Amino acid sequence: MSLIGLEHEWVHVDILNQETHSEAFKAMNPNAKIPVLKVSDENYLWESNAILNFLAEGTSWLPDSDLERARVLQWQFFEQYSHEPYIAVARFIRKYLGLPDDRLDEYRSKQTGGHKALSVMELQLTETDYLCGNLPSIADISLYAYTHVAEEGGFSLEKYTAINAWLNRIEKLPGYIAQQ
Ligand SMILES: N[C@@H](CCC(=O)N[C@@H](CS)C(=O)NCC(=O)O)C(=O)O
Repeated sequence: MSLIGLEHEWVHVDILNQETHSEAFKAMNPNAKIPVLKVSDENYLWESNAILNFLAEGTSWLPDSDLERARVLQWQFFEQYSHEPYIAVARFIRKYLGLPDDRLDEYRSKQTGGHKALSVMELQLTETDYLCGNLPSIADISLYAYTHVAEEGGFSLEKYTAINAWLNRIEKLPGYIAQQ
């Protein structure tokens, strides 16, 4: 939202404290997960990529042509199925749960899939500055999210030269704000 200059209020929800499971929260998202966008008193939108598509409509972050829009979705579906389930989950187990013994096998099982996802991104980013070409799109936002903190999930980014250059490029965009 800051990248497109959209005023908003950020409301922190503590998932470790089960705040997503309150009745008030579930009235906004019955799936009991963040993020949720309050569009109006009657309208709440959940699922990060749906929120991004809604917010980016009419901006340069979501291209006009059918093929380019489908290309954005291609990367967003990839994020949900091939990236997040490995990198975000490994990070959660390590950073937030402190790598408990009973989740160690699960944590380790995430490494191969996470590196496969990073390799797919690396391949694209050696060809183009951003995932959908030479302009940034919401596909980059979707994948920046957990890629820039992948090391917290035990995924070294050292060998991914093109990913590192892409992360730097995104962090230099006007309106970018670092994680708080
Ligand atoms: N597919 C969803 C995933 C949302 C998600 O998994 N959110 C996590 C935090 S990143 C959450 O709210 N977890 C709390 C819980 O499941 O209790 C999206 O992209 O928005």
